[in-house]
Amino acid sequence: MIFRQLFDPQSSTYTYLLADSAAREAVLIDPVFEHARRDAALVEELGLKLLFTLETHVHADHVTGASVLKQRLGSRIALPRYGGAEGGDRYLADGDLVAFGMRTLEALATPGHTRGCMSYVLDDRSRAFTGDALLIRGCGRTDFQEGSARQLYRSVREQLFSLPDDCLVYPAHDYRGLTASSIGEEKKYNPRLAESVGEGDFVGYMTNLGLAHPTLMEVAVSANLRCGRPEREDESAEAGAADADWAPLSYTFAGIWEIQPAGLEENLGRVQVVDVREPGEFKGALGHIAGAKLIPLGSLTKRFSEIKKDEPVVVVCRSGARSAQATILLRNAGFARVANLSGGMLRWRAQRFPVEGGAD
Ligand SMILES: N[C@@H](CCC(=O)N[C@@H](CS)C(=O)NCC(=O)O)C(=O)O
Ligand SMILES: [Fe+2]
Repeated sequence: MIFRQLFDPQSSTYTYLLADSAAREAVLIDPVFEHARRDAALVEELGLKLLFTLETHVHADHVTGASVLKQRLGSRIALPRYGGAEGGDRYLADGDLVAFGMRTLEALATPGHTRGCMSYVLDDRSRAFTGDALLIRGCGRTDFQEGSARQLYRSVREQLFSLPDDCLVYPAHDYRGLTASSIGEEKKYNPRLAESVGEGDFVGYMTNLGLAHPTLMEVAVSANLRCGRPEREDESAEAGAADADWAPLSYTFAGIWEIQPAGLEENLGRVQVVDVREPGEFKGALGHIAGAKLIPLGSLTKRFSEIKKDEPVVVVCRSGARSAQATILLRNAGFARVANLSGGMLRWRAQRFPVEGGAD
C-alpha cells in the first residue's frame, strides 16, 4: 500500500493519501483547499487515480480541497451523512466501506467533536484516521457544531478503543508536530480519555477548556457545508484550472512550475529564455535555444535587472536541475511568471527541437 501524511502548517491539519499500489487507485482524507495543487501533483506523479476525497467532518478551521480536487482530478466527494454538508457524491454511515483497488476503509461514526464526525479504519485494522475525535494525547473540542462531550467520550471508548492496541492513530490535527500514536498508547496515556478517566471527569475537563473559536470559523464552516465549492462560478473555474495562463505548465510535488519542450517551442518569442549553464556549456556540444540569454546560476542573483519582470521567463540548463533552483530564486525576487524547462537541453535535443551551435 502507498501511504503519505501531508501537512498544512496554517491550520495544523493532516491530509492522508492512501493507495493500492497494484491497482493505483487512491483516496485522500481531509484535503485542504490551499494545497489542492500540491496534492494533485503528488497523485499524478505517483501515477494514481484519485477515486474519492473523504472528510472526517465539517471542519471549522480550514476549507476542504474536495471540490477543487474533484474539478482537477475527477475524484468523487465522500463525507459523513450527518454532517449537514451539501454537494457530496457519497454520504457515509457507520459501517460503510470505501474501496480503492483491493483495499477498503470502513467508516466508523465517532460523533462528539461535531455531530457528524467519522473515523476511517483500514481493512486490516492497522491504521485509524480519527479526525478530531481522538487526537494524540488529546481530542477535539466539543463546544460548537453540535458537539457533545458525553457523545465524544462514548465514541472514543466504544468505537475507537475497541480497535487493536497496535492500531496506529492518525489524527486530523496536531498542534505540536506529533504525527501518529496508537490505540494502546492513547488508552494508557491520553490525559482526557485514558481508561482511568471517568465520563464525568471528561465532561468537566471539556467544559473548562476555555478555547477561543478558530479564527476562520465562519468562512470555513460555510464553505465546507458546500464541500469547499467556491461561491461564484468564475471563482470555481479559477480554482479548478491549472493556475498558470501564459503557457501549458504543470506543477510538481517539489513545488516547481514546469514547461515541456513542445510547450516552450510554441511560446518562443513570447517568453524570455534564460540559460543558467556555464559559458562553456552554452557554447558546447548541446548548443542553446535561439535567443536564450546566458546568465550562469552563480551570478543570477546579481543580474536580476537584466530580466524583464513583465514578460514570462523560462529557465534552461543541461538537465533541468539547476534551472529548477533558478525558478525559485526568480520567484523569490518577485518574478511572477517563471517556469523550468523540464528535462533541460537534454530533453529539448532528444525531442529534436532546434538549437543554435552545438554538435550533431
Ligand atoms: N487556534 C486554532 C484553533 C483550532 C481549533 O479550535 N481546532 C479544533 C479542531 S477543528 C480543536 O478541537 N482543537 C483542539 C485543541 O486546540 O485542543 C484556530 O484558530 O484555527
Ligand atoms: Fe475539527
